[in-house]
Amino acid sequence: MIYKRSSALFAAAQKVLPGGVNSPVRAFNAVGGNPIFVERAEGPYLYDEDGNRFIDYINSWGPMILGHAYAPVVNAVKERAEKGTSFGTPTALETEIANLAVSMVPNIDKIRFVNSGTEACMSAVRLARGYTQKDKIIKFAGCYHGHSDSFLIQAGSGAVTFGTPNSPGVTKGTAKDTLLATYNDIDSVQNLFDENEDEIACIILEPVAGNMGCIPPSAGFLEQLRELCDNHKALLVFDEVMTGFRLAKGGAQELYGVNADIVTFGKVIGGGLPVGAFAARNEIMDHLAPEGPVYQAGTLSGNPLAMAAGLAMLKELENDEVYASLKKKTAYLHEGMEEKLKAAKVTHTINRVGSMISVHFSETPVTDFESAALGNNETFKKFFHGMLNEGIYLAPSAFETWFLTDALSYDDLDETIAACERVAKTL
Ligand code: KE4
Repeated sequence: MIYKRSSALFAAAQKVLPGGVNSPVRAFNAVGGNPIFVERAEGPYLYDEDGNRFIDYINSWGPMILGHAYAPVVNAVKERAEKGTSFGTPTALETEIANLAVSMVPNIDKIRFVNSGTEACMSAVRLARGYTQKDKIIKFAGCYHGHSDSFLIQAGSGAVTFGTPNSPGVTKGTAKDTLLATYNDIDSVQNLFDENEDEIACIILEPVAGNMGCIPPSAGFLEQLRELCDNHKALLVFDEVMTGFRLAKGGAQELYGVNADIVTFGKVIGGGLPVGAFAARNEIMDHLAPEGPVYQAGTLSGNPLAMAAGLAMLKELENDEVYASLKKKTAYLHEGMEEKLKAAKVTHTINRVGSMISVHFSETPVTDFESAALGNNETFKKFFHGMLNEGIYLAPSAFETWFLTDALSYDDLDETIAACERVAKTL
């Protein structure tokens, strides 16, 4: 593969954009080398500025579940743009997509649209604090809920249960209200409730983790969190920015049959345009301004262009046959890669839920952040670049999940498995 133009573009970008990117993970720091610059994309393929074609397993980190340049979405955006792109007034479109989303997702009566997953999760936590009149939140090491201060917290030293900032600019004052638990370890959550009795507003988690690779909830884990929240009058917040409208029409709530109190969305709900959202039952959402006292606002929230893209996308997903197709394709890829890596005697483990999958070069099962960190990152980097050179575009970090699109054909999957066979021999 020739990356001449991408390299030149990256050098130019670095002069005017911090790190040459508008979001850090795109800079390939976790895998080394320079990022490819995409010129266009169609279906399951990315085409970079050097004319290379890649089979895409990131799909814009989740949104492109039906493929790039998906005609119903593109046409909806084109039509809408000709009517003007933003008014800062209510539009009928927002009510239409809100009604559709509420009809697809269990246990929500109202939804508020925002512009990113970060905004959705930040607002959901403020709402939980406002509703419960409590300050502390529990999150899990390795789960990512966007870059709001309350979430950029790493496990504190053993002595303390509250977190410490994991980014300059986050204050100790903020960090003291974020408590860190271990994913799939219900005792670690119980302990925090015991130590912070009556101070915890909510637990926020990815019901299927996708930011430490793909990590499913262990059997009963979500149900136990539900019970803890009920017993301690805390809210359960499912961050479904990745899983919403991807794992099922009703997301992880539908897939696992566990009801959250607040659900956040991003990625798929916007059809590739900037949309986030958070939703809950009336008695919680009615606390939100202008109805209630919890303030939240945004100039471009419910933007007509983004709503048109999101509405077109959700309409396509209402007929939920796509989820069975995605699940089959992801299982096929899983089995194919498993066979090739085993044949090459490459130590690895593969995690998969629905159309989310990740490969870990680790001999131990990956069930939380600590076990995910045991993976051999050097092997991952070689695997990533080997596959990239084979025209397969994977997430440029061992701590990310891959997202399949239903635009993938079984020929694309076979091409990917064949590439995996060749690369496995080099590891
Ligand atoms: P955004 O603000 O990036 O739209 O959403 C934040 C967010 C919230 N919750 C979950 C579960 C998420 O995965 C994300 C964002 N995901 C990352 C991928 N790990 C986006 C990629 C990036 O940061 O560029």
